[in-house]
Amino acid sequence: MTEFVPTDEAPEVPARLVDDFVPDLIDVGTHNLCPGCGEPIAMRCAMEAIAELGLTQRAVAVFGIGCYAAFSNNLDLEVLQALHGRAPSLATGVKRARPDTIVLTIQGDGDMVSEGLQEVLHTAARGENVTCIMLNNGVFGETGGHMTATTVLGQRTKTSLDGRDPALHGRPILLSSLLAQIDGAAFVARGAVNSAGSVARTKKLLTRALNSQVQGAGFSFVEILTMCPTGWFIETSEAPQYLESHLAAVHEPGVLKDLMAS
Ligand SMILES: Cc1ncc(C[n+]2csc(CCOP(=O)(O)OP(=O)(O)O)c2C)c(N)n1
Ligand code: SF4
Ligand SMILES: [Mg+2]
Repeated sequence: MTEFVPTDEAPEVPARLVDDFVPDLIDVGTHNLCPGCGEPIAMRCAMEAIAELGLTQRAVAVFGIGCYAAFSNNLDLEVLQALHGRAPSLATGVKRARPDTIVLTIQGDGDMVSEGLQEVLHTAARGENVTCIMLNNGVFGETGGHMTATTVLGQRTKTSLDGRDPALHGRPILLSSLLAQIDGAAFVARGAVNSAGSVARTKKLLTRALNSQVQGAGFSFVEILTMCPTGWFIETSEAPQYLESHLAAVHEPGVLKDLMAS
């Protein structure tokens, strides 16, 4: 029988703050996300990319709904909260009303692919000059770790504790691959945050995507694979390797499309 870590009670050993470093554009160093969660790392990459490109005063972040929304109250940026899956449409409205802004969405796989797939597809097809960012952990993390449309075969979730079974649950949607085929998409890439190297590469992808928006190239998209040890029901320390062997083996990191490079 598959072993899993119960998450219905607090762990015996409480979380320890590793450092009191506060990244650029994140107002406070603490957040209420789980120890070992990949989302704060992804948020830091995005905020550092904005700050380093000098876009802070022009940036508007449109949030989906998921654990990452914990950051919507402590970013030193203009922030809007969208309904589930609707962030790309709200971002479209902001950008059309204020073309001088740099507009990004922060969404999860549950929000973007399970609940709002048509929104991001149409936004890409219209070639809207916005940047959508999807934090992909393959689960509805905030509501308890249920399977989403991106959960890979064999991945453990609350609704597939023995792993996603294609006969029972169907197969994952590889959103970046889909978006790369859409004409209005100018830049599509997938990164991860499970190692120092992948974090550095992800920050470069975010920088490239935001730069493509500055150039007016059209729709840009960065998917970031993030650890969710709580929703995967595994030990925190195992999550980076689990991401590598399960999620990254299917949702392969890399640049899928870059019109500015061609
Ligand atoms: C219309 C609607 N359906 C469901 C929910 C419950 N809900 C809130 S957050 C969430 C999970 C979002 O998952 P994801 O976007 O993958 O973010 P994560 O928590 O994994 O970072 C769900 C299902 C809701 N708030 N509204
Ligand atoms: S449930 Fe998962 S995504 Fe949510 S804070 Fe915890 S580790 Fe992060
Ligand atoms: Mg998720």
